[in-house]
Amino acid sequence: MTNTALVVVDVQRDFCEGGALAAANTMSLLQPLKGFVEAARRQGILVVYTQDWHPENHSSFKANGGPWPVHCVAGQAGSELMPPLMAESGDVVIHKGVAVQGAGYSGFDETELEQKLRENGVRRVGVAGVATEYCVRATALDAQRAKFETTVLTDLIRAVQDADVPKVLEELRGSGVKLEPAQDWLTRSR
Ligand code: VGL
Ligand code: ZN
Repeated sequence: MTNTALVVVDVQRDFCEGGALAAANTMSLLQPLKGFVEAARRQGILVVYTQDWHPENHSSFKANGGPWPVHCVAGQAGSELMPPLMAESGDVVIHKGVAVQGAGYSGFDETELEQKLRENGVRRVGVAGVATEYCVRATALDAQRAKFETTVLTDLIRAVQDADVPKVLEELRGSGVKLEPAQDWLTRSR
């Protein structure tokens, strides 16, 4: 195992085309991301999937005063990983946003993600997935804060609002997160 993890954030049915809270252009993400996950696995990189995993009465839902339509209810179809992505044995799966309160945007927020990464000797983290301005952003900022060498894989992320992406990427860069195309990061991970 290398000292590197690929964290695939929230690539779930509800965040993909046709889902309750779809990011833009996810159809162009899925096959390249699948191929990249396989290449990373072959290179001994730890693959982590986060899944937004809310109770039915979650505080982020509009009916409860939050900003979002109902999405990613734990165990329902919308919370499934979007095919063709799937977790294999040896991958780590992290459920987040499981409490009623708290948006749970970050994969590190009240989860075992940091512990799992440390257990596996991880020092470098690449972040892909959705949505750029919410859960990818929050997960990358927390990874950097936790002192992982953190890179957002710029061609393997998708946003809800593309107009917001430049300022989010600037913020990430300003906090020390690297921005790099996925293949370049993978090549540097050998
Ligand atoms: C997300 C909004 C609400 C995300 C999760 O995965 O980016 N966005 N819950
Ligand atoms: Zn959510």
